[in-house]
Amino acid sequence: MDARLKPGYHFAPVKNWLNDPNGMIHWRGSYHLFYQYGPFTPLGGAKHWGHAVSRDLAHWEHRPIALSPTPGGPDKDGVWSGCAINDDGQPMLAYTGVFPQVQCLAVGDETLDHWTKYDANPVIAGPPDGLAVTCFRDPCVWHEADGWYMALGSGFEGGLGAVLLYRSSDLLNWEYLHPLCKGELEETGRIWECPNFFALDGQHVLIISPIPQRRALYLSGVYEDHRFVAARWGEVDPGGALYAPQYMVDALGRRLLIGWLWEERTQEAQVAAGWAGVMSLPRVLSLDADGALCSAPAPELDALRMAQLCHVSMALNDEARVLQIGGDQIEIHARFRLHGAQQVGIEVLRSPDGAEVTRVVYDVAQQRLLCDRTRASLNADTVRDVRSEALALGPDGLLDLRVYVDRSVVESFANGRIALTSRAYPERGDSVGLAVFASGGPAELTDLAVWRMGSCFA
Ligand code: DQQ
Repeated sequence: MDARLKPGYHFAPVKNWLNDPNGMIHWRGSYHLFYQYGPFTPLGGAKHWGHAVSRDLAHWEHRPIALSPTPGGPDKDGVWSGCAINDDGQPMLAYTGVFPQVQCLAVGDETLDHWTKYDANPVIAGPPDGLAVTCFRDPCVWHEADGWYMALGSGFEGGLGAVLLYRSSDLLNWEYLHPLCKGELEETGRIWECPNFFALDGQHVLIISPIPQRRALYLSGVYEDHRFVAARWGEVDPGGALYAPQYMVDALGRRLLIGWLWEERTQEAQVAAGWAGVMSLPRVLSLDADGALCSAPAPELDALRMAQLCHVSMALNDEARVLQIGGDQIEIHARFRLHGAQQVGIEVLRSPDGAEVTRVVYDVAQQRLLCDRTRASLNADTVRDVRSEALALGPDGLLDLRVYVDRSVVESFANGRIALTSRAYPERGDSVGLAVFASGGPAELTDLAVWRMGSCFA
């Protein structure tokens, strides 16, 4: 296995394949993360549910596989995505069995290590009669005063994406109600995978992962009479790598989100590496007054900091400064005040001659944060583009930028509002340099702190 580009503080199994986070739950004081796992090949294969547990949301411990396909059962070809349920102290998992796509349940013990599939699976044996759908999967279950509700990712034959809503009094018998939400725009996709539906800051949020767009979207709006009417929508993290995120509520009432960061290199490279797919860092979600979804890194991540490599301030006058420090497993926290600069930012994973470099740039004219990977790797078989997200600075001109560099992950957060996560695969062993810059005018770097980060495995 080639671990050179394997992240060290982003969760991933030891080897082979990971995709969607599943069954996330804060249970008896610990955070549990289940995930789509291909234990035999870095190309995927039939999906199992891997399992990990964390006491502090920063360090993770691998647990045994939670769910495997049962030969001859409704999940014989794979245990696909789903959620965890706390049924009055009884842990349950709801998931999709394939093929065909049907909904199943499993009951757990206190440790969440051992799961027994419900004898009478599937609990929902297929889409409602007369409804021609293109997908029927990824249950998201919650409780309301009058019973249990389940949202299922779907899409109408020849039409657009949708989430179907079911109700049950006992989690076993489910009645189809109607679509919780129907897509209205081609841009929001034809098939909606992995719905997450929850209340947040006085509104409701629906997160979906649409095909063919293959980027996680959110819709925020009003939930009334068991129908969700979206007032706005946007992208969860437009960096190009994050898909199929899942949320959980913790004991503090926070909505925490983790997404799958897929690979942006060839299958041949994944096979050669022996692993594929990692989780994003956990983010704390909020909605601003306009209903825009905001993401900030969970403060618990500070526990991963090891040595502090620098803590300085400096004026930048239309110049770039290569720092004497660097690394490929670091956190950078930079506060810029713009005084006429047209661009400011940080260069990471930089070779001494600059031939390889990933640039995280704030562009004043565009009012956007960019992740520029056009020179991220000398390897032309990796994605090398520019991804960006809108970010208006306040009248104080302050940019508070946190960049988590972890081998092939560059995960950026700005002003407690936006997240931009991309993959970068430098070829050269010395592509570990760090530079800061301002161009088109002066800027002040009021605070620059860099830490070497430890492993997320205790
Ligand atoms: N991945 C799962 C599906 C889901 C898709 C299969 C999203 O349940 O729709 O691994 O990445």
